[in-house]
Amino acid sequence: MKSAFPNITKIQYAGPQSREPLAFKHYNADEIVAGKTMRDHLRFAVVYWHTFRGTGSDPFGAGTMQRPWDDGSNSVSNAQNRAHVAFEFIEKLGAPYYCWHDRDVAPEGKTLSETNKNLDAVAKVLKAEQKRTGIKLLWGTANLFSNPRFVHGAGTSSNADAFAFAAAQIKKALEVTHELGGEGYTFWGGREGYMTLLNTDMKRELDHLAKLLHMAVAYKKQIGFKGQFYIEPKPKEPTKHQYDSDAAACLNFLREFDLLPHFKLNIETNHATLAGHSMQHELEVAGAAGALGSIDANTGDELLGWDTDQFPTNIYLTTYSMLSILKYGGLTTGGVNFDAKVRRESFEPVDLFHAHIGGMDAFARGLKIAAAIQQDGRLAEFVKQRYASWDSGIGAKIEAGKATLKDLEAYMLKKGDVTPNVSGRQEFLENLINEFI
Ligand code: XUL
Ligand code: CO
Repeated sequence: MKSAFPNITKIQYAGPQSREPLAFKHYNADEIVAGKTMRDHLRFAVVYWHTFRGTGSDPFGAGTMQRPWDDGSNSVSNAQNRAHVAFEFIEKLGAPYYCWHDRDVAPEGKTLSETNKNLDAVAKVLKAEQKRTGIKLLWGTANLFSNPRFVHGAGTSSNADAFAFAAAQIKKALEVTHELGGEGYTFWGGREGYMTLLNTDMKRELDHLAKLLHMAVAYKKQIGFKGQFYIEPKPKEPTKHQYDSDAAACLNFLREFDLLPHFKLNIETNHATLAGHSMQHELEVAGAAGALGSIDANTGDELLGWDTDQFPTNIYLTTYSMLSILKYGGLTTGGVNFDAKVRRESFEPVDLFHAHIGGMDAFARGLKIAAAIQQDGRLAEFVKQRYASWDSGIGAKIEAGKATLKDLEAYMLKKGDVTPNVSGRQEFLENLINEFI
């Protein structure tokens, strides 16, 4: 096989003082931070869709990406060749995982059976490359949004045939994920939402979506797939309203339909922004419910209101993300998956390396800073002290469920008023964070 990146050798850790663009300044895979290697904390994954299928097209213009290895055809052999290129890239980068949608890796055929055969033919190459390199599949997923048959959605389509097609696609994608030893499987609700409520039976659509996910849970069991299922929240785009709008909405949906034991959340930064939340907010909502599974690590542009899927380079963002992730015990089945694309103007292959190196370094710094803040202990201690009134006396009684309204009235009648609160000290805490940045 001809090398796709002949001038690039394996990316090495060179340390913070290095000025070499194709080297890590902070991500040192074997370095131990808070008891684990950086590799095991961060579990970086490269996405197939943006990195190997992204063309750079936008609503105003055609693709710009220079991808000399790609013959531009929709053939299986081009897809197989692309798989070799993908693994050359991931291996040189030193990321331990990758993720795909079924349609990123292999082309659709004229019939479902031909499409399934195409996927098998490319999966064979993926499997061989995984074996050759040791790179693993973090999660697979099915693209249930690009094809016009999903114009009204997939699991929530008004057309039962579209639902059936989606089910067939999920079945196959689960089988291939299982065959490739995938550690998880993600459901992002593509077009599961509405453009107008005038034509929408919301109750029926949500019920159908839950049925589809229950079928997936049953099939997972049937084939012995042990990977973790994830739901990925996103509030809008492509629809006006997506049912999986944010972490809280996803958790509520999963609880309402008895799906929560089978799912965790895959939280994406840019989706949090679109929902009007911070990434840390979404991680805390998921973490508090015991459902923090994995992250799609990207960022939006604060001045643009859409899903720009940029690589994360903001150290505050990665620090706050890692603070929450460490707090909830770290990523176990999931990872830091770069659902991010290079800008349309960054069209050379080398830009893919700059982008991923930058994202990995930003998260490595976030991890080191968050671990230092944790080790320092002042932040956690402040929060603990802030709630000290709950550790004994009336607070402990309320928490234990042993207080009634009557008890509390009697308590307050005797005491007279609230003991003055102490300051929230936000500015002090912001300064404390800055000591470590
Ligand atoms: C779309 C998005 C998807 C999911 C996987 O905004 O984030 O790429 O991550 O379907
Ligand atoms: Co995503």
